[in-house]
Amino acid sequence: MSDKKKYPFVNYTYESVSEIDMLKNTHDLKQQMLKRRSIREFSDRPVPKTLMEDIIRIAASAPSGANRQPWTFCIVSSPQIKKAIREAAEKEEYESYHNRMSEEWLTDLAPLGTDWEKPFLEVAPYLIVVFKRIYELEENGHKHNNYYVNESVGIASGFLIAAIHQAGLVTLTHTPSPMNFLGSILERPANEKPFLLLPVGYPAENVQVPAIQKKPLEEVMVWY
Ligand code: IYR
Repeated sequence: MSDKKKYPFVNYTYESVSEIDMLKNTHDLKQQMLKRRSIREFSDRPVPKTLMEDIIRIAASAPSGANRQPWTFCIVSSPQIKKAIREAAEKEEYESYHNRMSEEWLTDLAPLGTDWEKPFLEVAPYLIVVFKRIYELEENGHKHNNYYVNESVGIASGFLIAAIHQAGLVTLTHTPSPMNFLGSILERPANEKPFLLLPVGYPAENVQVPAIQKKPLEEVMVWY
C-alpha cells in the first residue's frame, strides 16, 4: 500500500434517466447547441454580475488533471482596461493580418470577413480572459507543476462557451496572437499564461453571421 494520503470517498448520487428521457434530453441539448454561433458584433446592454459568477462556476466545474483546476478567469468590465486590451490586441492583429499570417491562412479566413479591427473588445459589457496556470508557486518557492494544462483549460473553456450560450448570451473565442499583453495589462503572475479572450454580452441588433455548415456526422464519427 502506498503511504500517500487518499481523499475520503463518498457515494456518488447517480440520477437514473429513462432511455426515452435520454433521447429527448439529448435531442433538446443538440438543438440548443446547434443554435450557438460565434458573434463579432455586440450590444453594450449590461449583463448581471451574478449571472457571470454562475457561468464561471459552471466553467470551473470542469474535470482537470489531478483536479488541480489550472485556470483563472479574469472578468473585465472596466472601460479603461477594455480600451487598453483593445488597443494592444489591434496592434498585434494589425501586424498579423499585414505581415505574419500566411497567404493560405488569409485565404482561409477571407470568407469569414474578419480583420484587424476589434471594436467588440470595448463594446461588450464583459471580457473574460482565461489564463492557464502552468504551475502553482508554493510558499517555500517550489514551483508545483500542473498536469494536462491545455486539455484541462480547453475543457473548461468548452463548458464556459456552453454556459454562456445556455444563459442566452453570445460570445466569441478570440485569440489575438501573440497575446502576452493580456498578462501585462491584467498584472497576472508569471505562472499564468493567457489562453483565450472571450467578449460576452448580447448581440448587436440585426447582427449577421456567415452561413457556414458543420461537417456531417459521417465525416467526424467512425465506428469500430
Ligand atoms: N486572431 C485573428 C485571426 C483569426 C484567426 C482564426 I484561425 C480565426 O478563426 C478567426 C480569426 C482574429 O481574431 O481576427
